[in-house]
Amino acid sequence: MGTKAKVSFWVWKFESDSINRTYPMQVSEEAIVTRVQSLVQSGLSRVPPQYIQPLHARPLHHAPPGSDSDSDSDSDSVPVIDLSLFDPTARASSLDAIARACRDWGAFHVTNHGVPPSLLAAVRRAGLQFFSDCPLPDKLRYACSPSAASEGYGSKLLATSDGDTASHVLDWRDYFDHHTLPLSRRNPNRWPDFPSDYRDTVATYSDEMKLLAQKLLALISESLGLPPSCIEDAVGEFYQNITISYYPPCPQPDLTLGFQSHSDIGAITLLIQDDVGGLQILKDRHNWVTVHPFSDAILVLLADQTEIITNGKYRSCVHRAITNPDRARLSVATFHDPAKTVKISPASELIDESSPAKYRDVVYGDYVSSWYTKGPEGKRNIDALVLDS
Ligand SMILES: O=C(O)CCC(=O)C(=O)O
Repeated sequence: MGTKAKVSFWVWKFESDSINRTYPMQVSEEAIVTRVQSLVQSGLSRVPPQYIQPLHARPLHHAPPGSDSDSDSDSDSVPVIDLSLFDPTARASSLDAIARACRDWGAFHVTNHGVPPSLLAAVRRAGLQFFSDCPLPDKLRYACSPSAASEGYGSKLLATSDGDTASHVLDWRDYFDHHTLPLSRRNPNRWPDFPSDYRDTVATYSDEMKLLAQKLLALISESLGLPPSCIEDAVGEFYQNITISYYPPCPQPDLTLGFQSHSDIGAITLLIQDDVGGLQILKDRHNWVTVHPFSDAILVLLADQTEIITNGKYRSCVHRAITNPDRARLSVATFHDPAKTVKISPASELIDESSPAKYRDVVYGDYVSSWYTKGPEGKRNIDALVLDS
């Protein structure tokens, strides 16, 4: 992508002050991106200006997420769908519950999903051990390159002078992105070897998430009266990435976001978090609702391609992560996307004279490029495909 020199221009100071001084070592140019964790370890009490959100994007912190006084009423809680209820007797009402959740939230928790709780715990534990116990120079062995969506250990980049990336404010977040499916993209040698079960755990988790994503897309299709395979057929072979996000404690949570407001670009995201809390979903376009940690449940987030395929009957979910002054937080998001060459369009079964197509067809690779050049801000990328009615 040819941005390395420019990237180091924008991120100069803290790397040279904190990482290089603390860890005199040869780091590749790819590694010259400030890791938020290293900033925090350097003991700062105020966040650097490039992490300060514009006023309109700042979270309103009434209380730390997860504390007793952080009160969202139950009526404002993400719906919970018990997948064991999809037996023949309760199937119709369960599909109704999925339809309501997809229409009203674009998100829901699933319980009794068939993924062993021990595997959920293992992937959280492996991620946490990598971020919290592995020294920075070891983590930097896995540094991802500054190009879009590359695999490895990273943090967000600032915009470059020629607009290669569109971010003007940094997230308070470090991450490890794994390319997991199709199998031709999966190379566990590029993943951490600490703790010792890390690679096996992520690989097993990837396989389980794929099965669950297939099951969920089938139910979501059926909830619209479509054949069970409709959405999966439209998406084609899953391109799956697993991103473990690590949000260090932040000295000024009112000014920052762990992850800016966005909807996911692919088809469906499956997310688990730890007990700290900080994920928020935008409800009814203006109301940020905290998604309280729900042990052993998996959060389902509809993404933009599902909104297009369902012709807007179901909307993708806008979400963000806020930061916490006292505790680091970890989440694991598993994204299921089309191949870049796949053309996505509204399902023909959902289009007729009274319900015309609401979105232009788009080649997924073009959608991804637009996301990375314009930036994810809210729903701006999918809104650009909406046809005039
Ligand atoms: O950490 C979270 O809860 C949100 C992560 C997220 O939005 C993402 O990875 O797309």
